[in-house]
Amino acid sequence: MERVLDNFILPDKSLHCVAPRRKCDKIANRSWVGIVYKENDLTQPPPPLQDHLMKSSIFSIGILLVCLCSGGADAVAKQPNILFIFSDDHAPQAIGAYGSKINQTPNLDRIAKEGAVFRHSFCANSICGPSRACILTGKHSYLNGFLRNSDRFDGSQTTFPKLLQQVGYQTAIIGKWHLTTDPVGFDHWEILPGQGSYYNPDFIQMDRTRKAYPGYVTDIITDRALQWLKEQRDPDKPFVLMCQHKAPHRNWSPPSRYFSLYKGVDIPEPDTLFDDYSGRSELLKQNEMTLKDHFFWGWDAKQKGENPFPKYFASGLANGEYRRMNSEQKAQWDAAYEPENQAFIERMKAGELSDKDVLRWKYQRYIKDYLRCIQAVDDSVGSVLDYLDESKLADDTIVIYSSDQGFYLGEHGWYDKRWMFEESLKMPFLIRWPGVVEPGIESTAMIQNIDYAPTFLEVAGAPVPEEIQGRSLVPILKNKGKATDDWRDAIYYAYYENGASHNVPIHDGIRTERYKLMFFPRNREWNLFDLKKDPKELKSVHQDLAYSETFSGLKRQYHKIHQLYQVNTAAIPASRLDVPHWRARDAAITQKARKGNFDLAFIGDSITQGWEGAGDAIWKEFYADRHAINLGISGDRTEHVIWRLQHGNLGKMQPKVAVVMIGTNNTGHLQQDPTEVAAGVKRILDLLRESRPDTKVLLLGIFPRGKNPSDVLRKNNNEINNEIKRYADGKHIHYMDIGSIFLEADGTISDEVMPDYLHLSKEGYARWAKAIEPKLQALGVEPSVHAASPQ
Ligand code: SGN
Ligand code: CA
Repeated sequence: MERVLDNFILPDKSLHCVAPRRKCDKIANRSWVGIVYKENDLTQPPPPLQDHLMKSSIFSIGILLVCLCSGGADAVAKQPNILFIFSDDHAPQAIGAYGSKINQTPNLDRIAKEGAVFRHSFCANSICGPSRACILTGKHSYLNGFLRNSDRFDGSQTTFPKLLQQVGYQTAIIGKWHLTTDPVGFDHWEILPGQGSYYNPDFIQMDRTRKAYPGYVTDIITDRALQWLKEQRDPDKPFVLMCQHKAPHRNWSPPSRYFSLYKGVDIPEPDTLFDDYSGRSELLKQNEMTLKDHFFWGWDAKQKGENPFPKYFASGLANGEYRRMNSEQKAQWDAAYEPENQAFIERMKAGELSDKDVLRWKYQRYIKDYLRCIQAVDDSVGSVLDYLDESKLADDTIVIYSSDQGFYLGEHGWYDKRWMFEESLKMPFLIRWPGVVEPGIESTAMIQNIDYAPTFLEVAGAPVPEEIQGRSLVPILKNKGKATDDWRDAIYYAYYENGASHNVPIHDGIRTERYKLMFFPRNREWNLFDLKKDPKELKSVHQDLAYSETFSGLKRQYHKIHQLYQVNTAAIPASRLDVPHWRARDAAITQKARKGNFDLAFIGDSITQGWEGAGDAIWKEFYADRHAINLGISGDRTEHVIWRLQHGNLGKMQPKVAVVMIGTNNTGHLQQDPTEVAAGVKRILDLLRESRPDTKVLLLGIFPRGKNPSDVLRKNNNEINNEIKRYADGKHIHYMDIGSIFLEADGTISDEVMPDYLHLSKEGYARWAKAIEPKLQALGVEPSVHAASPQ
């Protein structure tokens, strides 16, 4: 059995400087840029973004001056062009160069043949917008702020196109963008709205007007990109052109020229098409992305009319692409699809097809459409490569092909992506760089989409900001694809959507050469895969004793990588919309908060919610007549409160005082590092300050838990309290640690105060109310007129 080394090589040399000194030196020594960059001081904390932006502009002015003073044209000419061809959902297993068994992609393969193919290329978050945000910023989702497709990209942050502009590049993006806000840092852009459409698509123009183009989206994006190269490119400048396709995204609508491709042919099925999800996380079974149960009659199967087979097909999503077609397009479509559709319906009606046959039919319909879309992408690549040859740009242009993530092509019975299994974790990465990358290179270095930005910056001779987490691939590209000695030996992955499309839970994990470790916070479950013995990831071995050492080593590695990338789940907003009781309570208390005017709000978890349970009588006694509201939800951690505060949980109220007590579940569920939990609490305080500047916060130390003072969870809470007490400023934030009122003289907790040594009894609530009463009044909450309430 192989041991996992504890002293794995950190992907980056320090938390703050992603660029190892050597790399910084290398950039500094490029004579044509002629600027000596100050070395990163690895002992210093990262500069605030503002500082960084200022530094960048100083750099850019410097670079400009150097270029101007030294007859810049020559120097700038050495900066290669970058043509970044990108598609949506194109899995490597559908590319010839990656050994596809199901299709041929001669033009994509040409990039690989004349350049390099990276076999261990991974995304950081397997979903569209987030992957793009990682690429633009060189940072993991948590740091770039675009965690889910529903987020808005903050275009004011540092991105590689902006930095390339500063070193003289002309920048353009044409095609799918999907980051909600307008592109920033591009001299030219023309983008699809949201997901865009396959047929007769609209494009948003730089003046925000929409323009509809007749035809098929992949061809239109290609034409627009070629037109930009031919007519709008400034020949005196190097360029970066991002040509970003919609295809082969769902609903996999092909162009008419490929309607007949694969007709009469059966595409080989993946071995795991009939996966039963046993032997892995329980959550797997709850997915909603199977060909079996989640394949829509209209949208996915491209059938028309009412769904006659609700047992086999999902209903309610018609083929919207068909509706967009003109009559000629519809006629071609019908001629291609309807005979097959009708034949299928007849066989179904005749009872000729078993359940498995139906699944097989769906797979063939799905995969053929998907591959037909890819064929058009391959054509597009061919046209662009041809143009580079014709225009003699090929030698000066780096060409990259990639896609925002991988995709399940029937593996595990799925379409879609999101889960951290190989098929969606992997992204294609093909690169041709004449004169630098030797033709035909195969690399197994573990690379990620956060590496693209620093790579582009290095090839352009631009400084790589310290805040970038990825690493430049240039040393690997120059080293025949071999990872350098100090290269990372694990990549980090995190997926943040929850209760959203396809019901894939939040999870994160690491992948090393041989293993993959995943963590699912929803049920606090680990999964561990030995990719050497189980490349199809069919059995988690986290409970297998033979792997116990490996498992603990990987867990250590997982925690280290969290530290390295400053990933702190306690401060990343997360909902629990997948939990019905949570959804209901969140909605109910938000509704209440919207309607009422409250002076006093209690914010927290089950201990706060318990004011409506064991604490009910005490609440009535102390707070019933004082405009108080209970915003506690059982099971919440700091990240859930953060989410609630960002999603209207306070309604319109401006309470005089908010009592905040949160974090014991970060301890209990995850034994989370105290500094991480404290950062989560800090985020809550900041959100309260931003949104309710006049509200005073009474921050309570997390209550003690566990019977004995030696309880590890109690100790964790104490450590958190040591951190959070520092947030009190005596003005807006007031801190009280009332933990001792729940303790016996010897430090133990009696079950009369906390029956389960975590939640309070009536007596516990009485002690809590009494302890904070003077402070509440001091902070401006009117005393109760209720006779029993202490004044
Ligand atoms: C749409 C798709 C989903 C897909 C997401 C995200 N549904 O919602 O299947 O997972 O996009 O895709 S569809 O009915 O609109 O086709 S992503 O690539 O944009 O992230
Ligand atoms: Ca995608």
